[in-house]
Amino acid sequence: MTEQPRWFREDCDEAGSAFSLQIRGRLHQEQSPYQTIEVFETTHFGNLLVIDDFIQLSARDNFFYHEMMAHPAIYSHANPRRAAIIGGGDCGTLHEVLKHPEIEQVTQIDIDERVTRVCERFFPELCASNDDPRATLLFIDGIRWMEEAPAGALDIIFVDSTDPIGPGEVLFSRDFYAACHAALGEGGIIVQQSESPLLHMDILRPMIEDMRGAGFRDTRTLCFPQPTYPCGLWSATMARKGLPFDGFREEDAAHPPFATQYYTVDTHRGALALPPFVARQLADV
Ligand code: SPD
Repeated sequence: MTEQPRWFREDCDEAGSAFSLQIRGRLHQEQSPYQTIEVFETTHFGNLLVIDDFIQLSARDNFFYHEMMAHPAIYSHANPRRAAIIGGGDCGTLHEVLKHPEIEQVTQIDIDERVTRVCERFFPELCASNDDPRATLLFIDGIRWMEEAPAGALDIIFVDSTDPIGPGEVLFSRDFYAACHAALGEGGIIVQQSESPLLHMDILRPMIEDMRGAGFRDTRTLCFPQPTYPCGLWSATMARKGLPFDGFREEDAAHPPFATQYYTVDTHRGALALPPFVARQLADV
């Protein structure tokens, strides 16, 4: 008798859709103090990290998201040296950020140590830079850490959160953005994963309003593919303290001292060139 294919399925209730990946089996499941963490072995996308039933990353396609979380913000800052990552426990963003030699220190604060420990085991490629002397990994409340950070201490803040439900919800709030604003120096940049511009305008618009309400004068949303997330189109939103955005360091971005799989000067420019259906909906925020 032939064996029936087995599937992991993520339901997206707000879009009346679902996305499935064929799996060989579940490699890991645990309930941490904060969330349910699972890892599946897929047939074609490598290992798959799922938190509270939502796909966080696959080994095969996480480069879209992690490169677009890291490189546009770094190349948009004139002199990025001090960074913090809030969330990001899988360490994929950290791995990209540390590819930049100009980054002198990165503190990653994720409340759930178990995510990092599970990823060290099942996604060692994402955790390959965790021992970099420039990196500090803390497993505490990122909001409190940000509130207590010295004023002006950071150049870039990466908010690599889950969806805004569960522990990730507070990372989409005006109070949190105000703490980030205070912790950034002049010209400092925050970049936040901002869900799907096709499905989640009800999250994206208030998020931008909250960033502006927290003191950030200028924001830029980047659109890029993320095949294993709902509908496959995703976004990250950058906000800058003080002066408005003024392009990015294109000469440096054209010659990165590392290889990329998605990020180039052109994909950076393309991500900033919002499709009309997105631009129209963000025009008045
Ligand atoms: N719908 C899932 C959105 C998850 C965004 N964060 C993923 C974390 C990868 N480092």
